Amino acid sequence: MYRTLNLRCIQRVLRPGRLYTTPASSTVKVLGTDYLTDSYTNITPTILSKLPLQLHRQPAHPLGTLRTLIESHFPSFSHLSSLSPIVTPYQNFDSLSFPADHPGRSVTDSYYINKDVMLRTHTSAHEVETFAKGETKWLLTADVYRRDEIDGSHYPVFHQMEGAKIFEAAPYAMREVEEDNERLSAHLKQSNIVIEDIPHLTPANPSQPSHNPQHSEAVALNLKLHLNSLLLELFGDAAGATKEDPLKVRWIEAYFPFTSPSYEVEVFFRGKWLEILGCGVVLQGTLDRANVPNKLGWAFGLGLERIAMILYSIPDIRLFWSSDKRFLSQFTPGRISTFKPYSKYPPCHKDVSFWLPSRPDGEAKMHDNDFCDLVRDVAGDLVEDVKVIDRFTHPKTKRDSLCYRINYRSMDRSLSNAEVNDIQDQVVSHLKDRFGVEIR
Ligand code: FA5
Ligand code: MG
Repeated sequence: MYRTLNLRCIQRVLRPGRLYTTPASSTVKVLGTDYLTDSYTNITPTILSKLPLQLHRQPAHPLGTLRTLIESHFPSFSHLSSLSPIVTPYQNFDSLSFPADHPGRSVTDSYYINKDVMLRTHTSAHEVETFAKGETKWLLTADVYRRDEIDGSHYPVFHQMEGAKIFEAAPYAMREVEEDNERLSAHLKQSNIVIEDIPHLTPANPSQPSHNPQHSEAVALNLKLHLNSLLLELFGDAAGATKEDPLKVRWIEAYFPFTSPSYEVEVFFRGKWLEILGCGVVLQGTLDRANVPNKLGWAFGLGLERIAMILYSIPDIRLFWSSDKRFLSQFTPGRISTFKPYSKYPPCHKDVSFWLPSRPDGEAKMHDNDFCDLVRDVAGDLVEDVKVIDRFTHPKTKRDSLCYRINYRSMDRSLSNAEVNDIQDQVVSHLKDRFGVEIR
């Protein structure tokens, strides 16, 4: 069942946007429900196996501890963490004003169960329904799914926490915002944190047409103060920041279809800047769709793995999915501790070079994410990273040649050469079957 599902879906991702006739009776079971498959279906067995795991709800797991730690920083907010990852493209994109041609909608970037149902790619997918329930201050933690490259900091499933706060858009509520801002500013003054700020509003990062710019500015400041205070609590103490060696945080102008103004936050840690969240003033269209048009507020979405890798010194994103006792037994609920690697096993890389079949002009070719999904399905977590090391088009035949390097390494044991060769043979054979490639 999975095999045929995969075969069809890979044929389809070769030609995104073109509809194929598939047997009407094909279904796929996702979290206990049968769904019809169609030309959009590209969910893989590897992805299906992750859906029930809910790492962010396991109390001793680093992601579970990080969730409760952040929740306790926002004690007056509602805390949600059990929403199904199965959403509609309307929830994930349209309800957030994504344009019809946004690349995130494509089958090369997102996992679809079928044309009408997909796996959420971000926790913002639940903004409209959560505001519509009447929630005005909330945190929502969840697993999110994206087709992506393979390396030490990218995994096709990761976890985000969405946070939002909305106020009455009347002058009375602005007093509430200003009081909150004074309280938070006083707290931050006493801390070991250096913040590279930027103007709240600029011509390139404007307030929304229906907003009073002063109100928008006060709300943006409120968002920044809440997040700086969270970052200080997470990194300031746990990472041992001092007056001499303070934590550095920088705010950057950003763009999201569902916020304006918008920002990203990066933290300087162990010698590099790391993007940990995106945020902004909620687009009025989102609040209108949620039937709370007279509100004004902010939202953020932060990446839990990125933060946990820093706090726990976890070197590879695959480790979060390990069921090895040597990993899991190191953690206790509610406590950040430094991960002690239980030895690094040797890597083994294999290259595969091939010609893609020639295609009529305008037809999509194999996407790097298609290749990564295929390798992930064959090799599971034994694959550490995948890189394109050569790519060219033959000047006469116009055929594309590709060479990928797959780096295999287990986190738990040494791999034998025979085992790696066997996996590589399977990768090559699937590549031939599904994409019709000619090995060079
Ligand atoms: C978003 O997903 C927006 N929904 C965030 C947002 C929410 C903006 C509310 C405005 C208002 P982005 O794609 O940048 O944005 O992802 C947010 C964070 O998730 C990133 O900063 C990063 O910390 C984390 N993240 C993104 N991609 C990955 C990945 N492949 N692996 C691990 N973490 C990731
Ligand atoms: Mg980003």
